[in-house]
Amino acid sequence: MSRTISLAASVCVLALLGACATHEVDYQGEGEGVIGQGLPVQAVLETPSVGTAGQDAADDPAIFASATPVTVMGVRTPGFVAGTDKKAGLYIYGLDGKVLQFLPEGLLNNVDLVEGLSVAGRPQVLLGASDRTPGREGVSLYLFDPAADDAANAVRPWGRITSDVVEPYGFCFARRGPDVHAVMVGHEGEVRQFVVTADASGQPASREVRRFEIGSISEGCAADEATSALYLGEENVGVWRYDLDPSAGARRTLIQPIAPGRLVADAEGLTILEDGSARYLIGSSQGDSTFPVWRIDGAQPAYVGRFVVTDGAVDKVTGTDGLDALGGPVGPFPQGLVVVQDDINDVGTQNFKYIDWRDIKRALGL
Ligand SMILES: [Ca+2]
Ligand SMILES: [Ca+2]
Ligand SMILES: [Ca+2]
Repeated sequence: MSRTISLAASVCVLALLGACATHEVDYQGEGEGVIGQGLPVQAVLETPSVGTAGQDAADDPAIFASATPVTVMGVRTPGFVAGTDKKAGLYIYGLDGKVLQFLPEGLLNNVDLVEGLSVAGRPQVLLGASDRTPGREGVSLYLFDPAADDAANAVRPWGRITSDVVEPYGFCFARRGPDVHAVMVGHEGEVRQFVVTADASGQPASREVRRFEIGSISEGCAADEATSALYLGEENVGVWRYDLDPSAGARRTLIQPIAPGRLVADAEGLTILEDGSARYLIGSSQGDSTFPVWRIDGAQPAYVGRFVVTDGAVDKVTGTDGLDALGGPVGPFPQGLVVVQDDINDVGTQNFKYIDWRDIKRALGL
């Protein structure tokens, strides 16, 4: 398993990690999956390969954590990771990476979740996934009851949001005060923003509150309620910031154009991590397998560095599509967890890698 590491990186390996925070690594793996410049971290564990073999299948994760353990299919767990196999459906993984549940729901592409929606008087975790299954194009919705502890408790289908978009692609939830917003991004950059509610009988209801066009193929989506920002990735253009307020229409700012050493096409997944008073936007620079990070709690997003996921206890990460991050205690991850899709798993088909947020903070000197 030969690889080349630059002199700077070799010095870094010999020194204490903390002293290396300003030295980027020019890391190259063998064959496919060359990684560009970034500060090195390693994943601590990985999920099994997704069930669809030989295809681009694993796509996008979403993380849930609970202060008190929840029950999924009879297993008590401090949280879970939902991950799509875009050719087959939705996996629910434990925070140890093991499969807890699989929902054979078809062509689900991006997944996200939001807490606190009350359905029939019970607070639920709401999951949503962009659905490209012919005949049900839109957003498929799922519920999880965090307070139920019977052995059959699990993520369960709830209904769907239908739309006129031919190929639903990106997806994220957003909170705006008491309201839950769902933002769907079509393959050609068509954005549809909905407010999702539960009606008196406990069934889902949605109404479209905004629509606009990004301009070309787009996918990544992440919302920051505190700054009323909606970040959207246009794959060959860069990362846009829109206002989360539907009345803002299509007004936008390009916070990061495609640029060598920063963001290399395709610009893929976007996610936000809250760490105390700081909030970070993390992107996937798929073209050079790096992860740029911006601090976004100020007036303008401020770029703070890039990391790469190199070989360690599990294999390196390349070509990431979707990713998700959650700050604060996430089971065995005391300050937060970042989960990324890996395009080339060393053994088997594509999967998801788990990274301890503390390792990223240390690498970036945050
Ligand atoms: Ca996601
Ligand atoms: Ca890999
Ligand atoms: Ca592996």
